[in-house]
Amino acid sequence: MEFETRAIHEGQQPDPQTGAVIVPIYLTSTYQQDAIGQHKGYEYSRTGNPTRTALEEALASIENGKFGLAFASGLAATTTVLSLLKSGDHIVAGDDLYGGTYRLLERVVKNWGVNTTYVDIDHIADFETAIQPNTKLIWIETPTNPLLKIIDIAALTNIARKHNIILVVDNTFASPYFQRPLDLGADIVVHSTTKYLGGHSDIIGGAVVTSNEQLYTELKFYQNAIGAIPSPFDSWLVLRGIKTLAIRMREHEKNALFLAKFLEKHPKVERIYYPGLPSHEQHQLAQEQMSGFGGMISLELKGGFAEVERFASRLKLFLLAESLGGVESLLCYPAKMTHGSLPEAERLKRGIKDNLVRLSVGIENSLDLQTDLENALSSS
Ligand code: P1T
Repeated sequence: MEFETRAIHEGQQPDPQTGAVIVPIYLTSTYQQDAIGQHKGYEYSRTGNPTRTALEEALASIENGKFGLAFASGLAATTTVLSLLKSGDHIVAGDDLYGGTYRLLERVVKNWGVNTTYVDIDHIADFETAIQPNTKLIWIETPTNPLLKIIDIAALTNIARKHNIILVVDNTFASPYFQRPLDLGADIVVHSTTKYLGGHSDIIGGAVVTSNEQLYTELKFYQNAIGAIPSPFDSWLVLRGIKTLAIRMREHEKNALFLAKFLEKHPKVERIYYPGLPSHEQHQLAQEQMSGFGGMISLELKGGFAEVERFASRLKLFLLAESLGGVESLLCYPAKMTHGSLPEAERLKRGIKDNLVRLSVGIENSLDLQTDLENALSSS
């Protein structure tokens, strides 16, 4: 079955009891047992809930994986994956990452005795150089947040396999519709389902998908032991979002490409980052490993922070807000918002400048969005 069909049907058979076409929201914390030690597959909703099971099966299917796990947030998914590590282990991570992931690595995971080395992702060979005898895991995002750089997943798979290291790809920005890292050899895929998978800016959620049974068994244990699970209602909303992921992603991309071409030529724009533009440094690689370029654009404005403030205050459709991947367009200022937890020197070293803004392009009419940007950038 093709992606669109699996997104609508996988794990979502009609309810056997009533015939309900849509998976019910099982608002129950616990389940009656037939006898001590005998139950119908569910004991307690932290361990498992049928609405969450439906979501987990759908997630696994659309990532071309065998096993899915759902979480209360993207960072809950990340924390659970990082629980695979023990004191003394080491992580190699790409240096362009969601600020919250950096904060987790530096201010929480470091306290567990697990250190991270950050690698300039423009040089893939540096990932191998950074590997130490105790390196257990490589963590990347691609496209990255917020600079929309592309990392060669297949090349990194070769490095990870050679050294027997787990490769984790945070696939939030591409969504499984445009990129499936497990097909390229990654061991684990992580998502903030808050974004494209949910798709409507109404939930916080996370996901992990793998085809490795041993990793799944460990992660399933940690999911239950740590307990950062989503509610049945949130699980249901993500499941509903997944049904329309394909058509939403096509619209996000169409609008983003249209606006990126417009912005690239605009005299107020100093630099634009969108993997779908031929001028993007890794456009060729993006074309090879993704089936589309997504809905995120970052740009540097001429005139520095004053111009950013003016631009943000004049936009009417693009709302100034954190997050991304919803049907509505958003504007984010990474230096003070999503990446505000990075020390300034670290942020600037990573290329997140004071004049950088990030757009999450929604699925409104593209001409309305263009007019909004044009008016906000105009001198009058
Ligand atoms: O917010 P949460 O659902 O916990 O997801 C964290 C997360 C993980 N990975 C990536 C690539 C992300 O972008 C995020 C969250 N990002 C934002 C809130 C943002 O505006 O970039």
